[in-house]
Amino acid sequence: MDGRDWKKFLLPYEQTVEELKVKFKTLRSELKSREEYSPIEFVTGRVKRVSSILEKAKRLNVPMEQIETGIEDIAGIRIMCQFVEDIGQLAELIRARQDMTLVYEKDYITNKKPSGYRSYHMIVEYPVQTSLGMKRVLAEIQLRTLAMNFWATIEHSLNYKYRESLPEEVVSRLSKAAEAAYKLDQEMSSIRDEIMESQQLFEDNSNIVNRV
Ligand code: 0O2
Repeated sequence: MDGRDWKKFLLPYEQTVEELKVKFKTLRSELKSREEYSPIEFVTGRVKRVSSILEKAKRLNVPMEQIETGIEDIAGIRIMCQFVEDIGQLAELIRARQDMTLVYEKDYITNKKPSGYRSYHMIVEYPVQTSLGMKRVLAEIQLRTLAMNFWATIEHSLNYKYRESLPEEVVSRLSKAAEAAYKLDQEMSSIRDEIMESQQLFEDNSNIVNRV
């Protein structure tokens, strides 16, 4: 495929990422208005870079004709949560949706990756309406806490910088940092009720201030 072919190939993925971002941002504001708490803190999304698609296809031995089914994260959505408990609640909401079909889930929270990576991945099939008709596109939705995201973002940029041959010292520090992030999540969960109560109080107070 040349540059123009790739551009056309990626169009439905770009549309999918844009639509899913809007849908999950809307879900956040709807839950906030309805229930005053949303398991969604913020949402991001990206279409995988062509070089990254080619690298992954090579690594997984996926022939070019099977890229649409063989690479599941060309369209990627990332949803950040405050607490680990929010992830289970959010996964339930995603499973119940009728505008996408769950294909399968990968629990890298219970089973962390050797790197120390933790997140909950849901692969969904999303029917996107294009000018050429409906197309079913695979998308990967990653659910993470803020602490998991902090760790993954740093680790990803270090890997990019060192081109996946991180010095042993850095690998070991990252592994320690992953455990610290895990402990932070556990600690935050244990004081979750108190935090939620104070957030509620803060919101009530600012509503009063706004009314004055
Ligand atoms: P990009 O294009 O840079 O955004 P694999 O990809 O084979 O290692 P697996 O199980 O296929 O692992 O993972 P999956 O579900 O396809 O998810 C790949 C994406 O998960 C990665 O995208 C990251 O966003 C995230 N991820 C997986 N493992 C790690 C890890 O060890 N560290 C970090 N920081 N992120 C990870 P890419 O490849 O980075 O895509």
